[in-house]
Amino acid sequence: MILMEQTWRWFGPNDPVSLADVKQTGATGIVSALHHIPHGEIWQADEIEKRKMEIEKARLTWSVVESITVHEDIKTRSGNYKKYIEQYKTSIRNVASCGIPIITYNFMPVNDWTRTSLDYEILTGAKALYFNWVDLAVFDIFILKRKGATASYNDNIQQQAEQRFKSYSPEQLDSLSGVVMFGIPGEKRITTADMLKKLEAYTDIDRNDLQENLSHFLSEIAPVAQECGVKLAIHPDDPPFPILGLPRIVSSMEDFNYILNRVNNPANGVCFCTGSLGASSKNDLAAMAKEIGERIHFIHLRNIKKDEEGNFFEAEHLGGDNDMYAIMKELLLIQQKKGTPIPFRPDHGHQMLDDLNKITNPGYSAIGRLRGLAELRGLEMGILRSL
Ligand code: DNO
Repeated sequence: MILMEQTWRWFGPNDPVSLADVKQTGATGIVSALHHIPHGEIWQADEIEKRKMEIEKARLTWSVVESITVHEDIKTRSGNYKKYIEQYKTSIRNVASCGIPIITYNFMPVNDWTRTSLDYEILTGAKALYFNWVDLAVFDIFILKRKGATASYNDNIQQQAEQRFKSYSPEQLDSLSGVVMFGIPGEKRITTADMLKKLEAYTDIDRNDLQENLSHFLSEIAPVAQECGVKLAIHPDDPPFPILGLPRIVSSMEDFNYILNRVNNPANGVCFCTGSLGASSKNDLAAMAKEIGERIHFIHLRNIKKDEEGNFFEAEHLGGDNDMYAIMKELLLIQQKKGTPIPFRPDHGHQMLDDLNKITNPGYSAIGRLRGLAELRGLEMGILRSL
């Protein structure tokens, strides 16, 4: 019986959770990225090697690159996209030459994951990340003032947003804005003006266009990845439905079928993120895992709890709406078939206990994730022993 590889996301030398801390969690693999390299620029081999040495000095292995961000020009297939695709290929080759076997990326227009609160207090007193439609509408309609924003929300949300906007203090509005536009720790923050400009680039890009742009990108990079032995893992949209008027193309089984069949190369695979996919009630995660099978190259395990309006918070890893037992079982069956360990990481965790007294990267505090890792590991062993 083969266990999955336990990994841990580490944001690099500025991460408040050190590699020595990670070593104590029992995780063996590190998931990391060179966040200081601007989007689109080449990851040079010596920079990758430097990070790798640092990780290995702590007796850990750099197992997965998450992420090499895809430049907006590639997603919109405009401007310098040809140059950026070539540079992406070079980065893939350089990652391969340093012996890191998996690269995660996403194709979400403009923003990476989007939430409206980073410190939503759950019943235990711990804090979780939260997505609320009314708050998103407050940001979109009244702060960002995106053209056509109102039409993106139903009457009920619009009315609530108007009232909530009036009740929020300038500080609260500012904080909401910072949360919605929060990117990746250590990367450049954007302003509402930047955001409007970035959104504008998608005015004439619909779902089909975006799918074409992704297909083009994949048809260019998948053969390179295959040739140098790297597996690509596309991360789903988070949340998995259209927001801010943008198209979404990595949210459902239909989307994955399109991506995997359109560029039918074994290097073209998926980062199976249960937290992202689970925020849509249309997704049956265990069935999806089964269907994607060995094209799952990397796994993020996390849970979420939705309400009737589609708002959701990040629940305990084994709690929430995702049936983690069924999902884990399916993943373990794939894993046994595959014969080599598939890396997984506890994705996000609550801010709890001592985490609450520290400044941590949202979703990435030590204790909350450690709890998730420990629970998932127990679940994994229990299932494996009973298979
Ligand atoms: C959030 C993460 C994402 C993910 C990227 C992959 O916590 O799961 O930011 O790293 O979307 O490209």
